[in-house]
Amino acid sequence: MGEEKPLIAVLRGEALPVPPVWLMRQAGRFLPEYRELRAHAGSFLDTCYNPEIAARITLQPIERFGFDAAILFSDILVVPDALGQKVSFESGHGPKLEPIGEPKDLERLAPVFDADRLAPVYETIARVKRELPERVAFIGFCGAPWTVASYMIAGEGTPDQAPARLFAYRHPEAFGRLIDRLVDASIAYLTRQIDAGVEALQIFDSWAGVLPPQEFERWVVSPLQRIIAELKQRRPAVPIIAFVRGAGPHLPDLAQRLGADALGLDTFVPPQWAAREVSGGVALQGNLDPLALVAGGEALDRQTDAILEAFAGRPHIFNLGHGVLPETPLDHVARLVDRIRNRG
Ligand code: 1CP
Repeated sequence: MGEEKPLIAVLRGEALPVPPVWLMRQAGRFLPEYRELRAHAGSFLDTCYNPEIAARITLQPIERFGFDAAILFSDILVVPDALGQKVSFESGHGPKLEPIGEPKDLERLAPVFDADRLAPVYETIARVKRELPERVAFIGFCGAPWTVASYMIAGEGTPDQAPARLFAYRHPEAFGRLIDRLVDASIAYLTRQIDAGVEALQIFDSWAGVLPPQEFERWVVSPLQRIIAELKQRRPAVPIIAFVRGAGPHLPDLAQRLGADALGLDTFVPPQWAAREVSGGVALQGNLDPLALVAGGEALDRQTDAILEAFAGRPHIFNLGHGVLPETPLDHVARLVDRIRNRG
């Protein structure tokens, strides 16, 4: 039996002298080898549902940079697709879904999520698993119910998810039913990902930060608690990272109440504050500004060092505060990984 993978050790609560590192959105557009494969692979969703190609894309950033974790190449919007909502991705414009404008539009969705509809994703996982280097951990993921619902309602990306916030104020009961369906779907989907071979999970609540406190409690905290509690019942050995973007002052409370093994920190959380205020029982992941990685040089080194120092001595996974930007120079990423691993 080999040594435990660094990412898994940290998620179990160990503090390592050199933190494991991976980047959100590492399997994607900033890599020339990704753009090359995509150019021949049809639409974005076709790519997500092509196990051979999706597995190769998942492994690309590992081969190039030697990260400590691979994240499944897929998207959070495969769940609405599996629920029968029409989803497409237009290049350069992000996702397009048939919007849900009023409660009766929810009747267009499948009454229950059929996890078998995402069979190609599990096949991708099985393929990656066979090829992954021994010390690299494999992360599966889904979007959190609030974030996925916000795209289902608006039908596209928006600056502040106003359509979903309005829908939830006007039709709280119908919105609650959509959230419940997404809670059930997330549990079923993540369980299948685990059974196919992922070793850790990340749940992306990218739009949590637009909600005022009572809405945050109802649409972010409670659904995440339900998903995590059920997965801990079903598959207790698999650690869970919750990336609740914009959670800010809620983080100490989330550390106590979500049941997650780690919290992802976005770019705007002060590392010193988080290290002090978030209880030591959960690992912290983050939180370099993706733009500092674009800039490189002094700005990148300084911020990297400040993050490493703030989290020294506690369980920490080095990551960005949000996804890697398409214009990120490859040599800046190599420089970052080198600095994390070879400091001092
Ligand atoms: O090639 C292309 O043109 C498509 C670009 C792309 C890629 C590479 C999209 C469309 N999704 C992805 C992959 C993806 N998405 C991964 C793969 C694994 C990885 O490397 O991390 C993951 C984890 C996601 C998750 C995701 N999709 C989130 C949560 C994380 C985040 O960035 O906040 C969200 C919000 C989405 C929706 C989505 N999918 C794609 C785009 C451009 C967007 C954002 C839409 C918007 O709000 O503008």
